[in-house]
Amino acid sequence: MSVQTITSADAIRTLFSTAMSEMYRTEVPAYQTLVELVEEVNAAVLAADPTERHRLESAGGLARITEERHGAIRLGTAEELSTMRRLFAVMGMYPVGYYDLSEAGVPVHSTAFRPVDGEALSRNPFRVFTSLLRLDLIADADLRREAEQVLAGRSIFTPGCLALIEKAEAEGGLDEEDADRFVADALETFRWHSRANVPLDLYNRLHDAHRLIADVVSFKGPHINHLTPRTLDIDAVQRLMPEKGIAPKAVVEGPPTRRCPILLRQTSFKALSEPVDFRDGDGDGWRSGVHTARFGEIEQRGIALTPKGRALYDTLLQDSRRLVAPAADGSNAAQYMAALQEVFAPFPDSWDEIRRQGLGYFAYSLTEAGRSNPPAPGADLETLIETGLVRFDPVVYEDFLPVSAAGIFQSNLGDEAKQDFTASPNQQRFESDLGAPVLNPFDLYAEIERASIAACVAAK
Ligand code: OOG
Ligand code: NI
Repeated sequence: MSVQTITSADAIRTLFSTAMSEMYRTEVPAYQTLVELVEEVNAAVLAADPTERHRLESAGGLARITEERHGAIRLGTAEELSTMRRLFAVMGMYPVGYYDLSEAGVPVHSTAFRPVDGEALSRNPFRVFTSLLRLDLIADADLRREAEQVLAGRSIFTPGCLALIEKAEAEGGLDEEDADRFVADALETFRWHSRANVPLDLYNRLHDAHRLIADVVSFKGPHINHLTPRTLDIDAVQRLMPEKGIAPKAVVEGPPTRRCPILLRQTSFKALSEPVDFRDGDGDGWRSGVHTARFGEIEQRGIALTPKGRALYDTLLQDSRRLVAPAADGSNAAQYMAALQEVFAPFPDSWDEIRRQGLGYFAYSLTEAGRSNPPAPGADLETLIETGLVRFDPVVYEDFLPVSAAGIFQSNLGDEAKQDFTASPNQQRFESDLGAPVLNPFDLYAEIERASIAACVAAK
């Protein structure tokens, strides 16, 4: 037998994210407009700020900026979730973090599938926010059973995709030809279907229970509902969106504008109403209707915070929302953004101070001087920094924020969608449905920081 060359999981991920982006461009033309706007803004930021350009370049971050995006899907059953975990593993993406959205009135809990080690992240940090519908939070028992039945009858993966997942698991990867087939087959799961899986009256009843239930249950598969490019200046994109004919949501989610960006800031444009054909009761006819699911979003990523930094962020965010609760209709957006800015003043806004106070994770590397005069193994890090042999750069936050995600869900589901569910985080149930524990994001960032320090003082 000839020895096949295995295509790396990183390469498969890049093929997949490129294919996904191409598909979404044709499905949702506003996405293409947004990508172009983000590219313009990023180019302008880098042209105006050579220091930032240089920093990104030497930290290996410049190439990934234009590549970078995340998507989101919503699944209906435990089996779908665990197979999705195996599908993403073929592309080197693993479940990181647990997000309980029930607290925010959305009947799902979620994780993010993403690459985890520094090298894979710098090649392509593509990630997918993946939610599982929680039918257990739906009060109407009959409707719940009907929904379960519909979900049990669908299979969201092609037979070819399932076979290739098994092959990759058995053989430790895929060769080039299989990798191409895998990407094409996997993409099918994420495609939009303009024909619903249910009759219009069931759709309407699901929709009345919660719009999100209708979105998950009524279709053949979990269409990708947005794809989000990363910008270096979200305020500029937010300001310029109306000029391109796109109406952004009223407030940018996450922390305020800062010199040193922390965590994640996000904004989106509202989901579009799209024509859908529904089954016509018992006959084989079709009836036309509409469904609102797919939208656009952009984000700006900052430094990953330590548990201490995150606790400070959570407190300040809560304080600002207590001061001015953002209205669903956006009428007090300016006051909210002003309150946010003011309340966040105590969060230090220089990399030095963030590092000194242990609020964020940093990647350490040798400077040019450090490379020509390598430090002795075990040398003191702080001394190396003071003497200019070692530099530090913020580690990028690769994950999501539950309050922001809730805001994005809600702005897209419509203002009537917020319902009161009893907050009931259930990570254990999620992990048993997933078939694996989720990874702890703090551990992953700490490891990136630790490895970078070790590389500096072990270099010879
Ligand atoms: C996911 C919303 C959350 C984000 O960026 O926080 C999200 C969804 O609407 O399915 O994508
Ligand atoms: Ni998103």
